[in-house]
Amino acid sequence: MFTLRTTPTSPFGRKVRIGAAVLGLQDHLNLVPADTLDPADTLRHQNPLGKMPCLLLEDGTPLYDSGVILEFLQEQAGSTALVATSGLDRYRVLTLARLIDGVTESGLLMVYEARFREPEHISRRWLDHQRGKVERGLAALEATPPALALDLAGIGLVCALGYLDWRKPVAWRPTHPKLVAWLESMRAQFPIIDATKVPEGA
Ligand SMILES: N[C@@H](CCC(=O)N[C@@H](CS)C(=O)NCC(=O)O)C(=O)O
Repeated sequence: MFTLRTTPTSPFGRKVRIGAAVLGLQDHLNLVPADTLDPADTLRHQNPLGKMPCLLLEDGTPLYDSGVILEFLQEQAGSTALVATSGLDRYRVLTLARLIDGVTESGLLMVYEARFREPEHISRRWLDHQRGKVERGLAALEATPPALALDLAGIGLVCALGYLDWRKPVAWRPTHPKLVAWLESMRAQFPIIDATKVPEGA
């Protein structure tokens, strides 16, 4: 049994929850909430960056970040469902997954700008800089949406779009019809997507 430090709202934690389900390992994860703002939370000892998700092995060994955890779980499952273990295809999927995670990270930084700064100190320039990354990333994904599969890239995109829908740092839906259709097809095909969405009222 592994311990996963995360919350039901974390997009990166959601990646791990979906990946574990794809690999048939969901019953091997004990979810323990983390509070990234609480200096007393043990998370900061487990991951000095104080970020979630963080996976704790039975001997207490911490693994992070979400991409590392997913590759570890894939190896535990003896699977290659998320990403190939070698070859150019592996690096294509890893690069796509990093692009997608970058979209989530920039969206997160836009939300944090408002959360961590007093309103008069919010930097429009910084917000625009991060928005540019989100918009360029989404434009590339709209031009060529990933396969309809819950591999590393597909899982990441489900969680990226879910985060943008929830926190709304950018309004992506009106300008990305192919991604809207992609997400709808994915939801219809994989019930785990709706099963892991941010709870109502969170
Ligand atoms: N690259 C990391 C990103 C993790 C991340 O940014 N998590 C957010 C929550 S979704 C967090 O812990 N934020 C708190 C902080 O940055 O202090 C991963 O893939 O796990």
